[in-house]
Amino acid sequence: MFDKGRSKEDVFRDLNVFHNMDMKYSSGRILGSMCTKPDPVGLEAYKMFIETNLGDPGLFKGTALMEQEVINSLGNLLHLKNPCGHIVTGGTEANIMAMCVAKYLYEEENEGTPELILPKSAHFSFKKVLSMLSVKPVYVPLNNEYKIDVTKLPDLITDNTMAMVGIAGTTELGLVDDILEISKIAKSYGVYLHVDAALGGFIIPFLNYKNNNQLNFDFKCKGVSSITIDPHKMGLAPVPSGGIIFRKKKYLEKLSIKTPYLTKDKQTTIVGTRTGASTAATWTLLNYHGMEGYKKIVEKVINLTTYTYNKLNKNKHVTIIHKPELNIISFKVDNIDVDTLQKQLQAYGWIVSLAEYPHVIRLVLMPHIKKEHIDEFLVDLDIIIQKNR
Ligand code: 0PR
Repeated sequence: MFDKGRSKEDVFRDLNVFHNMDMKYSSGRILGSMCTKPDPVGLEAYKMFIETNLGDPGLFKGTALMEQEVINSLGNLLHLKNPCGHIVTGGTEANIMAMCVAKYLYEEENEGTPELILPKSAHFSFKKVLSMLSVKPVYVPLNNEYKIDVTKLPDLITDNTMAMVGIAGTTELGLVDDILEISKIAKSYGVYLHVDAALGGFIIPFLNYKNNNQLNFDFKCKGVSSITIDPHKMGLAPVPSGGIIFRKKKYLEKLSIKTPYLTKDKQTTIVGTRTGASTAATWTLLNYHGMEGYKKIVEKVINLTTYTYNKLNKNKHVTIIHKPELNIISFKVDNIDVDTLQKQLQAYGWIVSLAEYPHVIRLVLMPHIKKEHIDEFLVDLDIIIQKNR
């Protein structure tokens, strides 16, 4: 920092330099991100509520009311009548909150080291959970579809089981675990089940809407205790907008901390000061798009995913790992090692990410990706394949 401030023009000249170094979603080149260009309508709402702080909700009564309405809407979207929860910074915080609740519930009746049953496909936020909460992981194997092998679950449950995690939209392959069957097991053994639908939460309900083919993943499954659902992924809200929904009020109450000198006497979030702008953006987008609007948004990305899948599938040098269930496609190319392919694609300006298990290229088709981007990508991929032959 300088002793004297600089002129605004001067500062903004530098800001522009930084800004120009950033990639933009609108370039269509970001093929490995679960975030996307925020919907301008949500952004308008975000800016309007930029000074709000839900850490002191008595000062921002309207915003606090909006958060309740958003939680109700998300709960209803997930087939829960009286939901409670919060709009948080993202899937990581949502998962940590759910696991805190599960641990506190466990500790009410148990003393041993708590165990968390989870698949290797779980997002790395659960690794943070393991270390922050001193929880022992118990990994449930995946079946040959890269989903939780449900038959293996019962044998893993012990007196020390604190919770189980199922995923509706895995980070790497975008696959949905058999939540209905997992939920039956959770219910019959009395185990807390958390579903990480950070990605799928804003996709599956809209695929299910007015569709006879229902994919079960939410509170309809009676053993599900909490769900992560992120507006800043397929909900198109600006970052940071995550969501955590609990089946019972008593679950959220486990996080309650007294806040004697604030306008409300308790908090049930991990963070204290937190923006209400994310809540305002999410409220706005839910109202503005409605079920039908989101269905159209989701159908567009799913159609583009299918288009890309069909094209890649026709390429005899490409091996697709799993038929996409949501908007993620993972593949590898014969004779090109995955890391090399990632670098070569990057040299053509394409930012793709890698999955760890299995080690493959992963494309996330978010709404900022258009058909023309995919067509250009496929041309470049072909050039790379030919060059490596
Ligand atoms: N749960 C699942 C299933 C996720 O895929 C993610 C993030 C999280 C939880 C954690 O969410 P937050 O990052 O909101 O805390 N999945 C993406 C990933 O790690 C996040 C991401 C987003 C990565 C944008 C890159 C990027 O450009 O791959």
